[in-house]
Amino acid sequence: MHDLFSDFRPKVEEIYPETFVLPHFTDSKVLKPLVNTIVRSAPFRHMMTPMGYYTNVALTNCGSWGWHSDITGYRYVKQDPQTQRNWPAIPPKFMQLAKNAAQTVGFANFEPDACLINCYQIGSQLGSHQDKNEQDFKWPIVSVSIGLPATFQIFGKIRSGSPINYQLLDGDVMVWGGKSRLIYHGVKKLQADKLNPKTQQRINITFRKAR
Ligand code: MD3
Ligand code: FE
Repeated sequence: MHDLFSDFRPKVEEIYPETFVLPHFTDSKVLKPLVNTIVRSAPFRHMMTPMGYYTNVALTNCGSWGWHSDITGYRYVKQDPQTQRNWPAIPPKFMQLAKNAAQTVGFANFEPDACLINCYQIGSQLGSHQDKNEQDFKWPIVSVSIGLPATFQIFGKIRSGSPINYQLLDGDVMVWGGKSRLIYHGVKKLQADKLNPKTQQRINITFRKAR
């Protein structure tokens, strides 16, 4: 394996039209210290949703734009509302990974300007939703999984129904674009891994082009 990603004919699985999984594409041991550095200047927080609930998944951001929600709605913001400072820059290795993963499945020239970092504890889940606050849906979203395995769910064009379930493991990278860009998706309640009792959380990084 390369320092950051396996760049020699990586395995690619298309699990849904234009939804690609690159199993074990990256090395979480390289990424984790970079996440920790970001979290020191922009700590994980539980945001308030417009519905008035706190999310059980904690979140922070790096990049020119950061995802934020409060009682007034969801939006991308240039400054961290908790510190009034710009979000930390996207580390060069993150950019290299996102661009390389997108390129590998056919999305050339992807230049993400927003990088959301989700932190799941055991018991955390993410309900079915679409990601539709970005300006141009021609750009894909690239997601990177670190830590505990999670069951990712694809509901498709409607919010509910019986999903396609897919297990995402540490180091897996997923790329979504084209006809899958606006599909409903979620993450099932995170479970402990009896075989790796020291791993107690999952971090998911998503790269987007917000503007
Ligand atoms: C499919 N995060 O942050 S990442 C999110 O594992 C989010 O934390 C999940 O959904 C997680 O919004 C899944 C994969 C992902 C991200 C964006 C998508 C899948 C997507 C947008 C459209 C379709
Ligand atoms: Fe999402």
